[in-house]
Amino acid sequence: MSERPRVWVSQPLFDDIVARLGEYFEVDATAAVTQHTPEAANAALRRADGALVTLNDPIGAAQIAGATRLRAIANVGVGYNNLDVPALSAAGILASNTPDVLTETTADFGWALMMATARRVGEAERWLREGHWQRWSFDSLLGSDVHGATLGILGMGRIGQAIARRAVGFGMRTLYHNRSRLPEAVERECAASYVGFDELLARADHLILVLPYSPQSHHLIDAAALAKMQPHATLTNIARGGIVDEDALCDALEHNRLAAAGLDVYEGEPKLNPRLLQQRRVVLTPHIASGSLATRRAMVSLAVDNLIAALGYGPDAGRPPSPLNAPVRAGESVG
Ligand code: 8YV
Repeated sequence: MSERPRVWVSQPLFDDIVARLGEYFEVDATAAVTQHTPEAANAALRRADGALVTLNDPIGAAQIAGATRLRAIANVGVGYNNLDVPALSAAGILASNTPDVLTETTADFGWALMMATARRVGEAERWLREGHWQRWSFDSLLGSDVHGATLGILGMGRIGQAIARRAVGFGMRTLYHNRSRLPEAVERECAASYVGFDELLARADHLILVLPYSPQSHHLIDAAALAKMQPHATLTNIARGGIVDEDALCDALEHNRLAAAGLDVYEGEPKLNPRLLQQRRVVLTPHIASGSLATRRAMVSLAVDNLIAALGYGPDAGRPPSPLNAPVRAGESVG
């Protein structure tokens, strides 16, 4: 009997869903949330034919060196800046991610964070818990309105569009900027107008970031960009931390050049820039935008489907539902 393929599961996920891998593969599971060193990840990947990984797991040349059996990496997440896709493609490894299943949940959270930021929910709760509330007063913790305001969306992919659709119910004017302009029919459905980057910054009352992280978007929101925003505006980031220069953000908040910020993602997460913790008008959450139970389960399930199919098993054998590349392995022919 030939040996079954072996897969590495880099983090504890949902056991009942991951158990599906056991129908086809020997499974090397990881019992506790772990920051694997590049050497440890490499050792695990050298033994594996495929792997299920998360944003905690950078996978690039160092991690796949000498991993001659490795054919598939399934990322649990739509963002895949933890994967060096060109390096995986060059090594004939099929990469996949989990789009769509998290769109609506992530859009819900973008709204939750934007509204909490505009209405100072974090600050108000801290103040109350700290026992400051002696009597009700008319002018305490006044925030800014979301309804009727101008919403700016930077990055108009699936999640950006889902955020825009929600804005219709709030009577907002929605402006967006994206690498490419959307088809007119989609703009109409989202009731969103395309503007240039500078105009988006200048006009948004509430700016939300939903674009992928890449060398091009690194610190896109820097001191110069923040200076173009209105002092009463808020900034919400549910994309990736590295898009915002956090020191420049703290400077802008400290000098009242920006009203407030809501952050779910951080440049060095889970480490936080200590200056952020000092800001009163900042709502901070620990990268939970896709974190409803149903959605996190759907993400793991899709990643498992991707891995099974990419390794040539299951009903979609050879056709993973959401591939990121189409690598050709040495000795294999295309089509
Ligand atoms: C995930 C995310 O929780 O999908 C993404 O890009 O940032 C989050 O929804 C994370 O990627 C898990 O690996």
